[in-house]
Amino acid sequence: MTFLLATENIGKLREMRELLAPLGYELVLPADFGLVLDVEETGETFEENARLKAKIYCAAIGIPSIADDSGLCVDALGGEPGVHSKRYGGGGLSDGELCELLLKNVESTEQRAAKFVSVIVCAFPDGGELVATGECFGEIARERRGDGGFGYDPVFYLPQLGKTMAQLTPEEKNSISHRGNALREFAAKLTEYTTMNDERNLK
Ligand code: ITT
Repeated sequence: MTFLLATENIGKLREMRELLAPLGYELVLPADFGLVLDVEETGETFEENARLKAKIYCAAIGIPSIADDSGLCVDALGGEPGVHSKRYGGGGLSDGELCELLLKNVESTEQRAAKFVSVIVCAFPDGGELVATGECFGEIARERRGDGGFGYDPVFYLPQLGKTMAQLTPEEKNSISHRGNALREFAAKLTEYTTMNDERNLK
């Protein structure tokens, strides 16, 4: 079976590939079809937005399409930026600027708890779907540290490791991250789904 990785975010793409490639399915990208879709993320939840992206790509290309919607939820900011993580500050900010804006917005509080959330939706051409969710808990650091990963990784501090997410190797990040957790749940559901389909086709 071939799956489309329905994302325009290079960082996400790398992580999705690393975790899904070992499953042995063929993975293709929107660019392989010359497709650039600017999906308007109008949903109020990660799941709604992931479903929106997966369905639009699936309809455009006609093969099962896997989308991730994700973000950083900060307790002191009432869960923001959440589904607005990419567009925090009005949109158009670089990853470095997004990190600085976040640090500024929590500089006066000692409440540093935060979590990353990822929801993966795979939309199938027959209208079926699989949904998986992953979280990763940590704290907002006092300053940016590390240059791995992407997005808010330099300001997401993991007290149990004494490092920010951006100071981890790609393998270390995948082993504990929200996206890693969601993709592991997704992989288990996909195996079950494809086994059930194979059995149905044999009958
Ligand atoms: P696609 O919709 O094309 O997949 P996007 O970057 O627009 O790419 P989202 O709308 O899901 O994706 O925005 C998620 C944002 O949340 C992302 O741009 C980062 O700023 C942040 N984010 C998500 N996962 C992250 C991670 O693993 N590390 C750091 N920041 C992350």
